[in-house]
Order: sequence, then structure tokens, then C-alpha cells
Amino acid sequence: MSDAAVKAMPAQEAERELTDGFHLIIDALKLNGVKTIYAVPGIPITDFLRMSQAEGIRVLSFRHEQNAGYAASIAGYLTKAPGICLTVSAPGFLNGLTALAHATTNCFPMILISGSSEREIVDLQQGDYEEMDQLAIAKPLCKAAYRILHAQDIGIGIARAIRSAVSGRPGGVYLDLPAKLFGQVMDAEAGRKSLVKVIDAAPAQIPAPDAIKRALDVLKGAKRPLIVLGKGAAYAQADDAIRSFVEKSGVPFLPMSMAKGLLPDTHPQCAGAARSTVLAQSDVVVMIGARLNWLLSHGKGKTWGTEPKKFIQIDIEPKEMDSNVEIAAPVVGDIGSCVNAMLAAMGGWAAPPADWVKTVTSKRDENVAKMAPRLMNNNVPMDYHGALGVLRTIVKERPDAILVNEGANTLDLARGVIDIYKPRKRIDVGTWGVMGIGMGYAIAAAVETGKPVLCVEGDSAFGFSGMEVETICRYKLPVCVVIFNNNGIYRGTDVNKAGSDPATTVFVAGARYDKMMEAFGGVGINATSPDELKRAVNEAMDSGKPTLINAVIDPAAGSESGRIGNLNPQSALRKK
Ligand code: ADP
Ligand code: TZD
Ligand code: MG
Repeated sequence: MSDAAVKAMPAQEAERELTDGFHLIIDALKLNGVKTIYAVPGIPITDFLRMSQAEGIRVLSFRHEQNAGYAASIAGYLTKAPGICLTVSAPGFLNGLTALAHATTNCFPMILISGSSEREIVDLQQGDYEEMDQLAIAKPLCKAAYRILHAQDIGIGIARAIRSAVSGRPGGVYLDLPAKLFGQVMDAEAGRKSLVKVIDAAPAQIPAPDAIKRALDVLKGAKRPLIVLGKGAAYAQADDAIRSFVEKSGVPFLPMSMAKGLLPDTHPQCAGAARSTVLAQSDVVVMIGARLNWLLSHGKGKTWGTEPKKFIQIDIEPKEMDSNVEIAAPVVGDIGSCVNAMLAAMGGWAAPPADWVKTVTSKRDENVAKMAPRLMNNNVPMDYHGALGVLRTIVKERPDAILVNEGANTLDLARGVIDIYKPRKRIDVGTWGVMGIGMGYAIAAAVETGKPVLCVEGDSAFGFSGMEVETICRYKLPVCVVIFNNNGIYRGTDVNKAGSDPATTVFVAGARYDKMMEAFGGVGINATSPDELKRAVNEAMDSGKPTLINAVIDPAAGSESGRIGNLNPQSALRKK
């Protein structure tokens, strides 16, 4: 209703308490427990963000929507409630969309809310400000997509978005809010009644007793059993049940990257350092919240050895079963319910054959011992191992800190070297191996958990979200960014022999990323030796001050594509 229309109303009408789209959206979010919004302001959401802040929602205002989106996605992962990202129309929406697709791919609950232009103009393609049919574009990239056209539908629209994001297999949801909706006025009492509080947003999904029996029968018959824990298991927050199941079974476990710490990497049953051995030699594999995708070589081929395998898979998504190989015992349900049902049905349980356990532990101990001296080197320029050895100790001393990790060599080597001790303390590039999650993840991790954050970033990886160091400084977040600066992507030594342009994988040599942090009032340090690195990181973690450490790494130390060089096509015809 326009101001003129309100003025024209009879006195009694005009005195009625009114509300509008702005308030209803804020009220609906608050009613459903939303405490934080990750956003970039602009038309038509500038005022909405101001009002949200005034109404007690914390608004983290970013420099680029992709980073706000990644922040929302990992907030969803860390809290089991959908992370909320708010953007402007067309370009802002598209910037956020990468993160929405990422959330869906990684099974993180997130809602991307974007303002949009006038429907009538968009649908006739008459060239509105930031015109785009956002709903149609979002649909194939997320779990569900909705548009709210009327103020009285805000309550139900937001409820629908929340339930879609967190129930079943979690994922990304798009919510389209046309600019006109924000200003729509309605009776306040009717507005209040239209709001919906989502009851039991992610209901327990109890597995069938037959499925549990089948799974335990298969596991009982195993000679060389293995448990693989994935980030779905970490997400489920069924930490005690999972630990009890693993320990009661006595089966060696292999944590996927973000499942590290669900049980400590130093746990006697952890087979992390014997990965190749356990994948190749196991005969029965229990998958808990992990998919047999590229990260596990699709469950077949050389990685998995020549012995026949039987898979038991626990997952909330029935379609995941048999997606790559036959699943001998599918257990469909939420991980907490499934693992508890397994535990309850186990009865007295015989430990796995001692020779298998011994094979795994001796291989693991051998590999750990081989690595140890490399981690203690104090070489200058630093190599990855020297620098990571220092960070490994720092994380051991601070098991509550959250580790964010991206890059190629910086990722693959850090994953192997840095032990994690508690659940959900390692967050990284995830299913896509995407660069750019770094600063968004760091910001959300600090905001959602209140714990200190250590980001271990390749210099290339950092570049994708680096401008958000200003955001980190502005909100005074306890984030310490360590950049493994090897002057480029994979290595800083590539040469373009064909002309004067630099090779495509190298950056400005000797760049001082630490100066970026100083530009915004944070602490910047240039570290050239493991000792300097150690001092700087300890100081940052103690002070909680936004810090960026430029760790100078030997440009020749890395290898192309890190550990996944096998996926990198190379022309046999290329002139060397
Ligand atoms: P990783 O990359 O660590 O191997 P994935 O992302 O491939 O893990 O797999 C996570 C799996 O966990 C997905 O198949 C997803 O359906 C499942 N999942 C997520 N949350 C739950 C839950 N609460 N209960 C059961 N399964 C879940
Ligand atoms: N773009 C996006 C969004 N994701 C990607 N994964 C890539 C590009 C390709 N890519 C990788 O897979 S790793 C990487 C790129 C550009 C950067 C590796 O360099 P780095 O790490 O400096 O981050 P190292 O330590 O030098 O290997
Ligand atoms: Mg690099």
C-alpha cells in the first residue's frame, strides 16, 4: 500500500497495526532460529539488511557474494541449520549461485535468497534493472527453488525453504524475492498468524531392522573389514554413537578429508596413514556418510585392489545405493539412527582377525615414521613438510581451532600431515576440489563457533577470496591465514618459452601477501623459516587478532596438480 493510499483510509483503518514484507521476512527468519545472514547489500535488499541488523540478526557484509555464499554453506554444515546468503539481483545472484551449487554438491544445507526485478518486465524481457529469470536459472543447481509473490506467503515460503534445505539429504535451496514483495503491506495480526515455525525440520529416518541385520551379517563375515567415514558422518553430529560403533567393532577406520577428527587421527584404529593398503586389501567396507565418487575412485579399479569387495553403505539418500558399484547391504536412514541401531543389534562382538589389524597398524606406523624426519626439517627456503610440521604441532596444541584448507600441494600435503582431534574441525575444498572457499569458510567458522580459525592456503587458492581479509579485519575475527607462497599454481618455476608473457601457472615472484592484511589494520608477517612461521602462528592464535602470514615456500617444492596429477590430461604432441 502506498503512503497516499494509507492517508486516504478512514481513521479506524489507518490505526490498524500494519506490517510489510521486510518485517515479515525478518520475523519469519527469527522465528525459525536464524541468527546470522551472510550478504552483500544493494538494490533491493539494502534496507532489508539494515533492518535485520536492527532486529538483532547478525549480518556479515562481504565484498563478493561468492564468499558470502561459501560462508553460508559451511555455516549449514557446522550447525545443521541452513546457512543464509542474501544477494541482489542478476549479477549478485549469479555470484552467489556457485556457492549454492557447491552446497548442493556437498550436501550442506543453505538458502540463497536473492532480490529480483519486476516479474512483469522480466517475463516480457523488456530490459529491467538487473533483469534475469533467476528462478529458472537456479533450479537445476539446487535441491529446490521457490519464489514468493505475496506478503501473506512469506511465512510458508520460508518454512518450505528451510525444510527443503535440511531434511533428507541436505542441500542448497534458492528463494526468489521480487523487489515489490519487500514493500507489500498487510495487517500485522494477519501477518503474525501467517508465519510458520518449522517443527522437526529434519526428522529422524529410522532404518529398517532387516537392513541392519543384513549389514551386521555381512560385517560379521569379514576377514579384512574397513570403515570409511565421510563428511556426512561429521555433519550428522552423532559423534558419540559413531565412536562407540567404531570402537565396539574394532574395525580400522579411514576418515575422508572433512571427517578427520570425528575420531582423533591418533586413535589406535585410525588407518589414515595406511590408506592405500586398507582400500586395496579390505574385503568388507562400511561406508558411513561418504559417497563412492571420484574421491574414492568410484569404488573400483586399481585403488581397490583385486580382491572381491562387499560394501555396506549407511546414507540418508536411497538413490546413493548402487550409484557406482553394487552395495551388498544398503542401510538407508539418518546416520545417528542407523549407527545406534547397528550398535544395539551387535550384541557381543568379536574383534576383526588379528592379522588384519596388525597389517594395518604396522603399515600405518611405518608410514608415520617415514614422514616424521621430513616434518622436522628447518630448511630455508621452506618446503611443504617443514612448514606443515610446525602447523601440525600448533593444531595438536589447539585441538579446538578450526582448520580451513585449500590449494593443490598445500591441500594434499596438509591433509596428510596435520592431525585433527575433534569432529568438524577441518573444512576444505570438498567434493568439487574447488578453490575459493577459504575466506568465506574462515569467516563463518569464526562466527558460528566462536573458535579460533587457522587457514592454510595455497597462494593461488587464496587469490580467489583474498579481498575478504578486509571483512575479517572489519569484524575483528580470530582468523590466522597462512599463505604457502610458492609463487604460483602447483609450482612457481614454469617458463613460457614462446614469448615474453609469463607462464600461465606462475605469479609475481616474491609477492608479499602479508601487506594486504596490514592495509586493513590486521597483522601481516613474512615468514621465511619454520621457526619464524611457528612464532608468528602461535602469536596470532594467542592474540586472536586478524593475521596473515606470508610463508615463503621453495617455488620448486610442489608437483603439478598435487596428488591428483593422474586426472590432468596431457598432450603427447605438446612440444616440450
Ligand atoms: P566425503 O566427501 O567426505 O566422502 P560425501 O559428501 O561424498 O562425503 O558424502 C556425504 C554423504 O552423507 C552423502 O551421500 C549424504 O547423503 C550423506 N548424509 C549427509 N547427512 C546425512 C545424515 N544426517 N544421515 C545420513 N546420511 C547423511
Ligand atoms: N578454479 C576453481 C574454482 N577451482 C579449481 N580447483 C581450479 C580453478 C583449478 N585449481 C586446482 O585444482 S588447485 C589450483 C587451481 C587453480 C591452485 C593450486 O595452487 P595453490 O597451491 O597455490 O593454491 P600449491 O600449493 O601451489 O599447489
Ligand atoms: Mg602455490
